[in-house]
Amino acid sequence: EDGSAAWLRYAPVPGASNYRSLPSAIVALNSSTSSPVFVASQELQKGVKGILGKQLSLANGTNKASSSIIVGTADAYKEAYGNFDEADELEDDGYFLSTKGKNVMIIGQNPRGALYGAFEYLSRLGQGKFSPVSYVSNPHAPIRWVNEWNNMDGSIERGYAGLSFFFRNGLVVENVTRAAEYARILASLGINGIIINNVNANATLLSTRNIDGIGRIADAMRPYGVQVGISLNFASPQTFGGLSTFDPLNPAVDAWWANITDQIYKRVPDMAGYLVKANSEGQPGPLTYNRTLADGANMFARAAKPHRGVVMFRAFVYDNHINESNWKNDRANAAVEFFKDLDGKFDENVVVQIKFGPIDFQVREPPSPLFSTLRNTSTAVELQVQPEYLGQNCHLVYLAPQWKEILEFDMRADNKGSKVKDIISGERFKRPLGGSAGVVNVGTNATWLGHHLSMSNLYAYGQLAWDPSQEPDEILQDWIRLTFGFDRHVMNTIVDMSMKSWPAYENYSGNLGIQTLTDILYTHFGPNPATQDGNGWGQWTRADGFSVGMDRTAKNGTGNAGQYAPAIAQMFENIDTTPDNLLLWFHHVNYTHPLKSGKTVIQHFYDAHYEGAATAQTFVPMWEALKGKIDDQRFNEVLFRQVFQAGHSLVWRDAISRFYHNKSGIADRHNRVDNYRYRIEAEKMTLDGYKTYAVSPFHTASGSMAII
Ligand code: BDP
Repeated sequence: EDGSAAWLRYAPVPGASNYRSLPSAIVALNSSTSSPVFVASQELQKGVKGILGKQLSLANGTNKASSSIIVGTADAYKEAYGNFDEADELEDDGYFLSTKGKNVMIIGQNPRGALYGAFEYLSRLGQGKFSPVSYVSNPHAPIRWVNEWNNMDGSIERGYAGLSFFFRNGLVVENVTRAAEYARILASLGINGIIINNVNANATLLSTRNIDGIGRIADAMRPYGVQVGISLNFASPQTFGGLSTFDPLNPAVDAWWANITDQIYKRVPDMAGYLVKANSEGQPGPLTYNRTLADGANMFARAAKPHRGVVMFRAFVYDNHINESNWKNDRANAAVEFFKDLDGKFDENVVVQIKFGPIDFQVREPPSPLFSTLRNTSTAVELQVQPEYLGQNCHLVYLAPQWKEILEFDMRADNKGSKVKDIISGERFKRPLGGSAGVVNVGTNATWLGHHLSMSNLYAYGQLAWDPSQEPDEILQDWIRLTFGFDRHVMNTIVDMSMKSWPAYENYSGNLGIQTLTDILYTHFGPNPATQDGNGWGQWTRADGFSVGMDRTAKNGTGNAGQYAPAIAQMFENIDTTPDNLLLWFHHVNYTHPLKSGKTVIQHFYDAHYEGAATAQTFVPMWEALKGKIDDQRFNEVLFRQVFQAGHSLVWRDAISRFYHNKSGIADRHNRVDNYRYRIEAEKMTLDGYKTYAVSPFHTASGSMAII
């Protein structure tokens, strides 16, 4: 198995012969081949055949066999058979699933709801969950999108699984088969929208030929209920349209966007909408003309409104040339500073898309304070399914526990319950829109993400977007049954490794809220703590010979803690009530500062790095013990990654420990740093055909030396 089937393998289930009460036919209450209802009937046929070995017939029209699987919308059901009691309980995209009684009923509020119900039914069968059920399931939020940072040349920004299957050589590809396959995977999670191109957008996507190409992709994804949207480059009217300006308040610019939007919607009448990154990391935006970010967002909103399009406007706006010498400066403050005065000024079809933390997908961040700042604006959380700063799918890092912490975090707006999950759903502040956007960056690699085990992240992302009340370990178990089958040893091993993986990665990368400590300037991969400070990017640690951490208090620091609602602000402002895992995010302390655990900061650094790397070592034998219980291809490909992770975790451990040992001059109580009794340094051996070279940065190799 090469992983391309993801969790939709429809593998035979042990004990399936006990499941007798299966209907013999499928009745699809819509036979148009482009309808998700038709796709649902095909999927049911294929799934039941695979899982239970039974060939179901597809009934013509609405005539039921003595017992059938009926799939369709609530309206179609009522039209065909009269009453449908649960209709009132269904919300947009929701479904009713009943396996009680002689028929199986899969009834969606709309066509894609019916498809979601069919996938849910197949997921239950595929996991051997045969007991009769009857329930309505509605999504937590209307926007459940993925973002794909694909470039027009076919590369993928921060993509770790091959090339784009949307674009090549500046054009949309002709063959959109894989786009349809991806849409199928997304639909199985209830994901209803996709942005197909990079947030650092290229205006040539708006050429007539490429608009037709967007149409091709949309046609391929539509049967799965996945609506396509695109990222826009703010300067397009000038750089692509030939106007002299891209000022959002210039009527010619406004007209240009209205016109191009009409053209796109003519080809893609159900386009989801736009995603905009403006005035961030060198991207153009309204600030160039002294217009506000709301002026910019509303320009797109006006153009999209007649087509019922949504504008996702990113809150990831900051200056990447900030002056480090001023201790009041803080990139973490940027989003609230840019957006707080704009609350209520965005058009109704604008959603502000907020990265989960104030900086940038680090291994540990508090939730962005913007979630509780915007009360009259719809918001969505942006999560990274492909872990850019967390090992780039060369390491196993199961992210659902991290997302869950953010979603469940109570922001205490107005001192009332204000969990992030209830803010983004629109419930807390009574907003019409909201939800989540996951940056996935799948590519042409058969595994979709580059690592078989990382697919649990995509699965969990979709599950939490639909229903954030679910528990990460339970989501994981479902995924394992569908992906690897029912062997208990396989189940226990993958659960154990996955649930340990985020804490382990945090342990061997950046602790106590200091951030991930990767190379910040280019790769965002591998240890390079020296790059955190001394540049304008603002991911500072302020590490010197005695102390470390960002002072974000009001008293002596950047005041960032004060951006939270009072109860939360107070907790972070005070060093005693700040949890240890965010200590260095909010406070600047001596290396000898005692933690709640009683250890000093520096000793915690050492211990955590040794513990984390030790945990990563155990993943290899744990996985090796599964030989023969998993097909060889996936077994070997995962093993390759685990071995890499085990080795790389040692590089991390040593580099970070050495860096802070060197900076602080404080010895490790256990005398481990740079003290390897059994290690033979390569450069000390007799070298035949190799030569030594001094590595940079020095801390990534013991004694600063490597051989090539
Ligand atoms: C950073 C990525 C960069 C993205 C940027 C963004 O390194 O490639 O363009 O985020 O989200 O983390 O806009």
